[in-house]
Amino acid sequence: MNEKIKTILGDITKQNVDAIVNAANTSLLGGGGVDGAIHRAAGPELLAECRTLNGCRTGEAKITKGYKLPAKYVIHTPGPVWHGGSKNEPQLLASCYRSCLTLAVENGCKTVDFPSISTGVYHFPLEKASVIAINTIADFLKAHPEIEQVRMVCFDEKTKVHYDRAIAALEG
Ligand code: AR6
Repeated sequence: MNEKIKTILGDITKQNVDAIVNAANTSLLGGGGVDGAIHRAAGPELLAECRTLNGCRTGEAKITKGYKLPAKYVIHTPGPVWHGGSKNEPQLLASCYRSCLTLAVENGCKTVDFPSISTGVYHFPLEKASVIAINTIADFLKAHPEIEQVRMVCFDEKTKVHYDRAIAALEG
């Protein structure tokens, strides 16, 4: 099961997979970080579709087409802002990963790439976020063998080290 979960170092906007995930905000109308990069690469039609969605709650997800991206779909999820850990942040982060994968299955996606949700501007500690992400993905895949591959697309080496460690802990 766990051979389906991988990490790569790279830019998620360049990945040719069924769906990429966007670490969005609740407006779904764009922002900085990976959200800005996805909107720039997809083109203005993505924002036009996002405007029809009426936003999204933290921990939930909504799907759009990928437009100019190589990926067929974008799954947008607002991660939790880190407030110290007592505001349900771990449960909300796990819910992001589950919600995205549920939408992926519903839309026939077999390959899904995630960015490191909430660990940028939202300041979720990477060590905690990586363990939550990998454990949640692994649990989901046990119940959904139709998903063939899930990758964490890490934008820097430090992020990749943490997700690799969380995957190794699963297997050990
Ligand atoms: N490909 C892959 N990962 C990337 C890319 C990229 N092209 N660009 C950045 N990252 P962040 P958050 C990494 O801040 O913490 C936005 O303004 C980045 O290095 O993008 O969930 C939204 O609109 C980090 O590891 O997302 C929200 O307001 C990870 O993506 C807010 O930021 C997430 O960093 C969401 O904050």
